[in-house]
Amino acid sequence: MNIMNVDYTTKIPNNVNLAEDRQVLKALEGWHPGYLDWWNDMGPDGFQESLVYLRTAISVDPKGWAKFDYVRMPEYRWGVLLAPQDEQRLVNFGQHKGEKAWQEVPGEYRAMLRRLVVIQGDTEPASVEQQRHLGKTAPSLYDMRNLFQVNVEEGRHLWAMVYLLQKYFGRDGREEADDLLRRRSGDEDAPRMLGAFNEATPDWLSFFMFTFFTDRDGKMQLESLAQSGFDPLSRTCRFMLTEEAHHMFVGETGVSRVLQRTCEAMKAAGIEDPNEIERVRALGVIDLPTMQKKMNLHYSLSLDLFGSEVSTNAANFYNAGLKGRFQETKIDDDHRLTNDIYKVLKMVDGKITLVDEPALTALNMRLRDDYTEDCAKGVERWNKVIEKAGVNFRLELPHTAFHRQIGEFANVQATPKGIIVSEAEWAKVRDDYLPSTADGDFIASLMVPVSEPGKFANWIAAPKVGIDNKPGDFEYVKIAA
Ligand code: BYC
Repeated sequence: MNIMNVDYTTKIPNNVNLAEDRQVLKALEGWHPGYLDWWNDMGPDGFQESLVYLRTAISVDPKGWAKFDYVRMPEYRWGVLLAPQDEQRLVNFGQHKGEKAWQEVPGEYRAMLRRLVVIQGDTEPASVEQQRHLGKTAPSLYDMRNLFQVNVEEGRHLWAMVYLLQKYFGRDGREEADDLLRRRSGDEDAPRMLGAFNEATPDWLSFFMFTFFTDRDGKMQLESLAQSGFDPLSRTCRFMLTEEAHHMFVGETGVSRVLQRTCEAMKAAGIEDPNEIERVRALGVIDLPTMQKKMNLHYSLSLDLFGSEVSTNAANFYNAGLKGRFQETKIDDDHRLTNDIYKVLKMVDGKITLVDEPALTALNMRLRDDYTEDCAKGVERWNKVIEKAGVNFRLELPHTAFHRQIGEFANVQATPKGIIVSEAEWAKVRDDYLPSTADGDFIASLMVPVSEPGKFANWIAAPKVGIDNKPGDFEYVKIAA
């Protein structure tokens, strides 16, 4: 079988020769009906019968891996796709550096590896659950289609992790695969594993911020797992990253279009001061200070996804060769880090201080720093949109200590500038920095559906180009009556 092309003859499209791997095929086929039940219960609400113009992976060749066509989402061909195997690949970091990459799970690391795969897997259905009501308030058919594209691909990413669990972890892998369908975002008894995946995504601005900030955590984590010495995990994550790029595009351009529309409306109405919130809101667009608050919220929630700044788990993952650094093989050092240090922000005597820590235990902080740098570039692109429109306002990422629930700053309150404040002081200023109930109500009031091809809600500008080069009035979703 040609690894580049996907086999569609089995019920589960794949490029891992499932047709000859009967046991795993059987396990996956056994899991499939439960997945479909989950999709029908927890996937996009109200649009399961609609025809959506979606891309489906047909190959893992970077030059042409997808085809576009109208599909009913429950009939989407969720497949198992791994990037091609490199026979020469080695473990590239940690204490096994230089050994041949593992094709089977190393017994001593089984529990650690399973935990990583399960946590990764758990986030995928969680995001679909968080976004399930958004179709009903889509600002256009273009945006609705992008939402559904992201959703079906997160579904495929769940399949990717379930394949690893069922193929490499035997019975406990099968149990974990079932549990991935049992937990629910925000559920009191069986919540999703990581904090940000239990938060609500109440409106489209949240969706765009989520796909910019939280999907970008996904990019960083998948990049680190793509370095893994366990080759099937590496190959799986490499192909997932191909799809992930579009999700971040949806977030970045989504926020850009909101900013553009707000600035245009302000200019047209002759409003120079972005802080004249009520006047801006009266135009039916989202004021820039509220955009900043939404950004503060989603960035800080996403920082929590990197775990504690100092973590023995992270050191163990790295030493074992299971999870590397962002773009590990491009870094010029010994890839063992046993004698290195890394500067970590910590609370020392009530002050935020940079402290030297062993580089191995500081790996979460390092990945988070790489993430912040990547986010900052995107924020600068947003600032260019505002600047170009001639509005005097800049968006800024808040300080790392702001609004944290995990790690060094979980027990303090800090302003976006990084000034530590008392709980009483925080209670007074909270609504200046994070969306208030009134802000949420205002945004919700703008969320009216627009379903005429080529038309957009008043609060968001049209995109520059269509998906798959389609014209502006293309009917991306044929909504079933
Ligand atoms: N919430 O040593 P610590 C994506 C737990 S997103 C709740 O500080 P560690 C996507 C932690 O599990 C990417 N619990 O951290 C995006 C541990 O528990 P145990 C998802 C948390 O382990 C959008 C304890 O606290 N992939 O793909 O070094 C849409 C102490 O942990 C949290 C991954 O995350 C939290 N935020 O690192 C769709 C990659 N943080 O073990 C998809 C795999 C920590 O003591 N996961 N805890 O019971 C990992 O690499 C690591 O598990 C983490 C945490 C980076 C998450």
